[in-house]
Amino acid sequence: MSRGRAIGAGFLSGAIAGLVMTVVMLLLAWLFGVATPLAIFGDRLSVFIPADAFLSLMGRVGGYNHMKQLGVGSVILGQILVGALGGIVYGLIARRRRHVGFIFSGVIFILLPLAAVAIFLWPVLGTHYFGLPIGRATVVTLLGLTTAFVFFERSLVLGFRFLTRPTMRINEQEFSPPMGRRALLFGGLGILFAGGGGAGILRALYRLATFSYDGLQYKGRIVQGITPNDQFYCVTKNVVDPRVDASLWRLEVSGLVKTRQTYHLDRLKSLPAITQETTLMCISNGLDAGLMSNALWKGVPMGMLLNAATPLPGAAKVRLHGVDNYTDTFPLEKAMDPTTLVVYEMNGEPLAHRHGFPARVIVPGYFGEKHVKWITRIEVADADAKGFYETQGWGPDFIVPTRSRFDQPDHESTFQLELASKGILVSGVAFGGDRGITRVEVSFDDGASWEEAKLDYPGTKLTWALWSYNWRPEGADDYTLVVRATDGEGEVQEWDEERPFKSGTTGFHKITVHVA
Ligand SMILES: Nc1nc2c(c(=O)[nH]1)N[C@H]1C(S)=C(S)[C@@H](COP(=O)(O)O)O[C@H]1N2
Ligand SMILES: [Mo]
Repeated sequence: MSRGRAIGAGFLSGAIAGLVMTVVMLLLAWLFGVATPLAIFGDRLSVFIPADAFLSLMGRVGGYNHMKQLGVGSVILGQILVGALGGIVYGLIARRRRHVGFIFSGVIFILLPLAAVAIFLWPVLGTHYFGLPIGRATVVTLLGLTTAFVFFERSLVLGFRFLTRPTMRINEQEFSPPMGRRALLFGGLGILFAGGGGAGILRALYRLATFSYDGLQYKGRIVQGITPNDQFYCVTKNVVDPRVDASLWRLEVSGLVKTRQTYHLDRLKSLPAITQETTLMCISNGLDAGLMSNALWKGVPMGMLLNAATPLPGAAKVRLHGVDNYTDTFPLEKAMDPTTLVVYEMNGEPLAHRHGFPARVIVPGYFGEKHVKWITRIEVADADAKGFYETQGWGPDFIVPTRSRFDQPDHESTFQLELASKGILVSGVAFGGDRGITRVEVSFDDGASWEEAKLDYPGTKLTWALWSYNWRPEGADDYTLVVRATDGEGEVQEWDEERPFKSGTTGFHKITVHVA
């Protein structure tokens, strides 16, 4: 066999084998919730990208959703490409040796990649989209990888043999007809079945994907004291969110504890519960944005679960793990606070899948990231422990600074003076983390003078407040409206120039209103 022929046949069978392997991964993910490199490769890589680079990359590709699609797309392409390269290697080896046995190709195309991928993906192997606990999820992920690599190896070897099999013997000489037709047949069928099937599963997964709701905001005229569940803002790092099967799911309390604990959902629900209204806000929420919502949560204090496990000396933080390999930390002291909860109900209903079914963490006063969804492990850790976004470089401050927002009127809206003088309803929200809101003021002259707004929904220390003001502009003009809030500790909202954006924005929401 000529060198060129070995390379050509290797390339084609390798690419098809990469495609077959990708389809096997898609099937495993779709049918059994198995974590595959298609999703967790991106999880693993993203912690190496610093927060600023991450944001600028996100801006360049047109948002988080596009970045996720680009991520999965690149992994799929990468797998086919690496498959093709592997195929060339195989072709060159097969050309030299008369016989390449399974032991040989199995080591090169199953065991070696398995070892390499397992080592690289080690921190995220414990992912499972139907909610298996981390230990079992790790085994399942490794089994899934093995299955996918076996399909790769077999497709490659059999494909290569099919392409290069001698079909005629003339005078004891092997003679292979030109490869063209067979290659066309093999490539065509491969793309038809694997590509077509893969595209079908991709479409099904796309419908389940988070693109339709990731980044959903809650703001404007519709805002009420309690956010309806289906309008609650939503942020997720995932391309496809977990859909946890409650019978597979467990909550573990482990790490620096005397006695590890494991809870089934029923056991968790049988513990004495409390309900607590708490507002959540994303660290990346802009001053005018709606990545902020309020709900009534029901669950158990995290401190109760921790006490049952008895933290050991040296314990300083908790590191929380979601079934999606998301992690985050906060101080043990905060975890012990009676308002820090593990909740399973939201506004009287079981948590929706996208909000963390069957259980999530509520940690008042901290940014949304710390409210880990699909929680499966509370790890008691030392002071050095870090989470997903902390590793990326977010923070160091994760405590929500006081802020306020206009929900109406719209920025750049115009009113006729006659109508305006009867009163324009100006309203919005104000949020002071876990310090509550005691006062909201509005300025109609860009901060020169301030008027006291009415607190229509004062909320609690742990929630936002809804405020309003009946504004009667005196004349036709362009007005710059500003709002500022005072928290429960008497601190007036401020613009902290020193605070890095990685610890959340501070400042004032301003809108322009024209009275004609
Ligand atoms: N397991 C897990 N928990 C998570 C996230 C995630 O991607 N995975 N996203 C976090 C972020 S960035 C925010 S702002 C909140 C959003 O919670 P919500 O979607 O219920 O509003 O969840 C946090 N908890
Ligand atoms: Mo967030």
